[in-house]
Amino acid sequence: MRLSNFDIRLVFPHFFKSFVMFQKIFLLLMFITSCSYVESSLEPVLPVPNKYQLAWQELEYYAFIHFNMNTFTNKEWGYGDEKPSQFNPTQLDTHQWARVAKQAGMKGIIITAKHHDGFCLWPSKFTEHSVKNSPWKNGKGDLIRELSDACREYGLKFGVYLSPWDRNHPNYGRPEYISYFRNQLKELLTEYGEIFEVWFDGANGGDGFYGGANEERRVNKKSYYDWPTTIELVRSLQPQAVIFSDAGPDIRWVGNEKGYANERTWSPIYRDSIFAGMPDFHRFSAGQENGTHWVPTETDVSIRPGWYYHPEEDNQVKPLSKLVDIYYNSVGLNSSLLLNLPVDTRGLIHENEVANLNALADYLDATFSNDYSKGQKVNTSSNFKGYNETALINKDRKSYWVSALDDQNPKIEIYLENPESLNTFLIQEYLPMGQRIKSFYFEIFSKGNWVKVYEGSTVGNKRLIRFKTQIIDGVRFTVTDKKAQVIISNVGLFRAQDLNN
Ligand code: FUL
Repeated sequence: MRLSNFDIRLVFPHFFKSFVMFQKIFLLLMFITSCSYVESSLEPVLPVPNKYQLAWQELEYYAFIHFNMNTFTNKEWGYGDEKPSQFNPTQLDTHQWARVAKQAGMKGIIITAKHHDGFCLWPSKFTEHSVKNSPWKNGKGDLIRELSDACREYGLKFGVYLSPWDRNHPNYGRPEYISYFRNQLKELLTEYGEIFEVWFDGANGGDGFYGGANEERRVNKKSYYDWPTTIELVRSLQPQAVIFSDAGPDIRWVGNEKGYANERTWSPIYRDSIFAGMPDFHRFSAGQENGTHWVPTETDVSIRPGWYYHPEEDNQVKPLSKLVDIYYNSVGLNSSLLLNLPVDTRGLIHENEVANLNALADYLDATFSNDYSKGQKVNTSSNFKGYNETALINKDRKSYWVSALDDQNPKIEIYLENPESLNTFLIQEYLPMGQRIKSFYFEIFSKGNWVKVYEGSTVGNKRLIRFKTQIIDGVRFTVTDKKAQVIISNVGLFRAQDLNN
C-alpha cells in the first residue's frame, strides 16, 4: 500500500462511520443550543430610559422655588402690569436656600426664572422687565447667577422654570414672541453653567397686560410654540438637561398638584400624541403600559397652600406627617418629588419651612439608614442563568436578580434571623431593562403564618409599601402579572417611626 493512497475510511470503516455520526450529532446540538440561547437571552422591554433620564431617576427629591414678582404683590398669578420697582427683597440669600435644600436631603433646585407675569430674575438683554430695573442691589443683581453659584457650592443640581406664557410681553400670542422666548432660554442655558432640568409650564394663554393692550389672548397650545424647535435648542445647548412639560419629552406631570402619584404609574406613554397644556391631560397621568416612550412622572407640590409666599399662610406649612405621606406617595410610587418652597419677601426660606424640612430629613434618614434585610436570608422562586438573589440586597443599583423564563409568579422572600418590629418594604426594578411588573401582592410572615397585607400594580424606579408596625419573621413579594421576566435591583426592609396623622 502506497502511502499516498492511504485512506482512513478503508482502514477503519466502523470508526469512520461513528465519527461522522458523532460529528452530525455535535453540529445538531450546537444548532439547538444556539437557538435556545437566542430565545433565552435577556432583552430589554422597550421603551427604556436614556442615560440622562437614568441619572435623573436617581435624584428622587429636589426643590422647586417660587420666588419672583408675585412674592411682593402677594399673588399667585401676576397680570403682567407690575413695576420692576416692586421687586425688593431686603435680605436675599441664595446660600441660605442652598443650605436648607442640602440639609433637607434634596438633590437640586429649580427656580422660577420667569413666571406668567413676565418678570425676569436675571438681567435679560431682551426686556426691561427684569431685576436690572429693580431696587434690589440697585439693579446690579442677577439672581440666577447667585443661585446657580450657590447650588454648585453646595453640590446641588440647578434647573430653570421659564414660563411660556408671558402676560407682560406686547408680542405674546404673535410669532415674534417665540423668538423672544427662545432668546431668553438661550441666555439661561448658556450663561449659568450646567442645567439639570428645564421646566415648561402647561398653563398659558388668557387675559393679561401684554404691553398695555390689556386683553385676552388665546393661543393654539399645540402649534403656537413650535415645541420641536425649542426642544432641539435645549438639546443643542444642554444635552444632559431633562425637559419637563405635561407632554415630556423627558419627564411628565403627575397630573395633580397635591403630591400624589397614581398607585399604577407606568413610565412609558404614547408621547407623540400629547402636547403641553392639553385639556384632557389627566388621561396620561398614570402612563400607559404599552406606551412608546420613556417619560416618567414628576410630582410637584408646594409645602404651603400657595406656590408663592403669602404671610397669611405662615401657619399652614405642611406638617411632618403630611410630608412623609407625600414622600411615600411620590418617590414611593415610581415618581420623583419636586417640593416647592415659597421664598418670602425677605428673600429667605421661612423658619417654619426649615423646621419641617429638617424634620422630614431626620425622619427619612432614621428610617432608611437601617436596612433590616442586610445580611438576612433571601430566597427567590427561580433564578435566570447567573442572576441570583445576592444582587437584591447588595445595595448596588447596577446589579440585579432575574426570574426564570418559565416562572409565572416570581417571588422574593426575606427571612429574618431574629424577629423585628417593622413596617416598610422597598423594591426597585432595574430600569435599563424596562418597566416590567404589572401586578403583585405582598405578605408578611409572622408566628408561622403568611398574611397578605397589600396588593398593588406597578413598581418601576421605587415602590415603598407601608404596613402596620408589627413583629415579623419575614416578608414575601409575589408578582402576579408581568410583561416579561422580572428584573429587580434592590429590596429593603425598614422601620419608620409611627406618626399620628
Ligand atoms: C402651574 C402654574 O400656573 C402655577 O403658578 C405654578 O407655577 C405651578 C408649578 O404650575 O401650572
